[in-house]
Amino acid sequence: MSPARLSLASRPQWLERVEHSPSDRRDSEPGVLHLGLGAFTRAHQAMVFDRLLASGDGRWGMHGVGMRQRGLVEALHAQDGLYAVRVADAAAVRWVVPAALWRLSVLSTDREAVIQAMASPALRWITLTVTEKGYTPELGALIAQGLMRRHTAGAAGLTLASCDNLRSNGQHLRQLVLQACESAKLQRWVDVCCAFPSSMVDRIVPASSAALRDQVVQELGVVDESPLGTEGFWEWVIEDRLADPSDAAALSAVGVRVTPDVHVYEDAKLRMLNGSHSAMALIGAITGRAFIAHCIGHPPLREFVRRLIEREVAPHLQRRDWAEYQDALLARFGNPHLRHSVHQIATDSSLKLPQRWPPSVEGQLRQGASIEHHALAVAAWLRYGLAEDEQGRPYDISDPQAQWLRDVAALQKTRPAHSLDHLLTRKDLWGPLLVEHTHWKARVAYWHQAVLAHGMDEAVNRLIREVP
Ligand code: CS2
Repeated sequence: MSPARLSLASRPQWLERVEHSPSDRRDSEPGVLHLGLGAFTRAHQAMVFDRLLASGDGRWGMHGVGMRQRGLVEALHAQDGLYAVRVADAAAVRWVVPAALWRLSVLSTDREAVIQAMASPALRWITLTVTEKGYTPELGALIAQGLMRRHTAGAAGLTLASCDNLRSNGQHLRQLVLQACESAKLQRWVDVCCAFPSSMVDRIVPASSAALRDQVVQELGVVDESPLGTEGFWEWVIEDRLADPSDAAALSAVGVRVTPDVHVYEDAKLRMLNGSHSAMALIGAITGRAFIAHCIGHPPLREFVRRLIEREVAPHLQRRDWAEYQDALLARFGNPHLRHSVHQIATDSSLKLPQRWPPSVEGQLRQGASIEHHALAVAAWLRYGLAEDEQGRPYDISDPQAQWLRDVAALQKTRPAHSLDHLLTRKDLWGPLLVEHTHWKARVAYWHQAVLAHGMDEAVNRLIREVP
């Protein structure tokens, strides 16, 4: 007999094999609407809300909205919103089945239901993981429409929390929504009654895989179409700016840090974790290393990442425990349980890199300090644009600016200076200081030449040798 599908009905079959037994109480309307249902939110915010629900606070059931992914929403529908998460690192391996996803929609076909959900009196939060490229006027219009209906219905204001890897993500979202409000009256209500805290979310969550689906069958005895693997580590730091201030205590009780100083944590995470992730992803793609654990397992690359963080990123951070965060980070990157694809991380680099690298480079240049590691990382991006690794194996570049990058990269073999000039004069990518900075440009050119002449790994070796 083939195994049953993971669901509420099959609970008796899998319940004893998972660490945390989910509550199946769904006797109220969802209190959270999440836009951008993907792997990350299911292994992060949904697990936080699951803890709150498990503690008996029924206000945190989620309505998950996939922006496009009908397949995922259908799979989760068939499983009553349940899915297995394998939480694994050196400390422990365990399975959890979070049960916070109470309702599911796909925006492209259920738009009216999504707007209506924003007017529900039980709704208290809207959370978002729509990725860097999701902050469009259309998103603002969608939310403004929902808030209009909410306001007209006389319901209370909401907390709207962006959880994407963007600095000041709360302010960004607030601007977008206020600009989309059709009347000054609505604008005033949003301004006074709704809160847009910025937040930093952190947990490494690779995309689901066939290997993981097999593992669920073997270890839990049921079929799950969309299981996830993640690490034990997680952080959620959110600005103390909530529509219902008493939420701060509820969130803190389950491990969320609620603080006025969210930028300190955002900067550390974006520049240390995401910044070195991007560098490894591009170098990994070029050298044919498929996963982050392979990159960090190559000692010179590990040393490169350690030095990038310690020398060029950390001096400009205010997070006081950055050294502990760094140690944890190097261990997290090496987690053998996580098959975190370098190509997944290299996706949308044109939108990610401006958040991750220039602030550290600017900080270093202002102090007359070394920028060599970031210069090599930028050179790697240009080489990545050739869309084939050093063994000649082609790969896809998934980026809204893929064509531009490929065109610029194509010039690098015959006219490297020209190619670099196209790349480094883009003010929207690098900011006003870097596009004018001759020393910075010269150092990128130097490492670019080393990459082309000697290969990526040798360029990294040289950097470690040449930069004491
Ligand atoms: C990664 C992030 O794909 C990427 O760009 O850098 O998804 C990263 O894994 C998370 O931000 C970790 O919290």
